[in-house]
Amino acid sequence: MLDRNRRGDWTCPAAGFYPHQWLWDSCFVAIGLARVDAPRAAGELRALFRGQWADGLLPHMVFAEGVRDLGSRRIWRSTTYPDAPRGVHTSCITQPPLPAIAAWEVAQGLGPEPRLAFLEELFPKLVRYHEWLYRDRDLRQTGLITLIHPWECGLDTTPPWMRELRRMRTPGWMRLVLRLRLTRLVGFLRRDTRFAPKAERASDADGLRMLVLADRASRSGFELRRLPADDSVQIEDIAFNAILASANRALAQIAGALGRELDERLAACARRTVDALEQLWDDDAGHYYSRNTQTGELLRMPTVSTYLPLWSGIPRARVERLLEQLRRPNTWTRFPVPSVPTDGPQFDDDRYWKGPTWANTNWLVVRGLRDCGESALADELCARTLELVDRSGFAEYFSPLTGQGYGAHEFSWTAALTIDLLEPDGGARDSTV
Ligand code: 2M8
Repeated sequence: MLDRNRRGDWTCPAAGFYPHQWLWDSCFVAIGLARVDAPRAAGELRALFRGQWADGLLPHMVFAEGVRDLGSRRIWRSTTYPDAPRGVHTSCITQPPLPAIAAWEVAQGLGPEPRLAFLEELFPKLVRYHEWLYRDRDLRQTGLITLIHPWECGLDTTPPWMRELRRMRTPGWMRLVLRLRLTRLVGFLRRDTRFAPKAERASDADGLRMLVLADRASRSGFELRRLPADDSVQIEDIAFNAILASANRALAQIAGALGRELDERLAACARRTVDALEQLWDDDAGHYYSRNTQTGELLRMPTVSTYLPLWSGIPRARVERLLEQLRRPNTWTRFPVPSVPTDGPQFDDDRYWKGPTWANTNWLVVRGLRDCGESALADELCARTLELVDRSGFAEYFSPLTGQGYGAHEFSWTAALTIDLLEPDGGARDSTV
């Protein structure tokens, strides 16, 4: 299946449905491929970096040549920016910072010589990406990165982000479209509903708001420092920042393998991130939440993101509280971990990021559990994830209640992470990362 989704050096998430290269998809694909074909996995990451901008930004999408799809390339028009690469079209925002993690994983699969050459090649690019994050997206130097669009967090329609988007000023034309239910018009603009039933996808309202937000951000060149305070959405996303904390550790390991040290400024930023995760902790609820950067308000809606700091080196007391939450029946379902707890008002077992269980977030939780020494629970989650795939194939996402597969049905990261989870140390080649 991964061969069918292969497009030269890189792998698309799902043929037709998602025809381009996505940042975190390619990282998950590389992590799985590293177990069986490390040179190909290395190529997957190299291909991702062909989209890197001169200022260090690693965009969340690199567009495939010759694929006709209405709209998406036009939202970005990357080639109008001096820092964007020539000869390839990209988006102008990023996605969860998994590349350093994936590079370290891929390196483990390569022989000693190609390993060092690969790490030498990627290290400066990874450093530039992390530096960009701290320079352009942590303007107050808090250690927490601010995202400017839900597409950056990867859990696109996750309830806390959608609630913030609903607070935005809505243009008149959009109110009209929604009031008159001009869904045929919206359907024409959408690509996903050609491949999966509407009930499994983002609602038209959420989809339109995301487009409006992208259009508004484009007027400020997608630069956080230029965004108008009252017409933007700025969030310190917990999933993104938790992954960044693990990625910073992977980056330090890569530096160590090359006999180098991280630049002291970057090392200081990395230390701040781990400490700053504490500010996103709500002790009453026992959850980590994302935070509105402008108002400082925690977005108190539990999602699977709350478990990602398990892999970020958080204090043991926090781990204990998270384990309590994880074992509750609204979360430890027949097929955990649902993207939204099953008793939440937003829960919908087949709709995209509003309830289904996803292989990539499960993989991240498995990694976190192993890092915390919780191997029994990690094994259990690993086994249930594999059971999902066994029953329903390499679906994009699954019902946490019945295990039925939804969305795309030949989805690359589900297949790739299955390869990793099938290994005896399932989901943790090197639990020290
Ligand atoms: C979904 O997001 C893209 C936009 O980036 C989309 O809806 O078209 C998300 O699930 C995201 O996490 C994922 O990387 C992407 C491709 O699989 O699809």
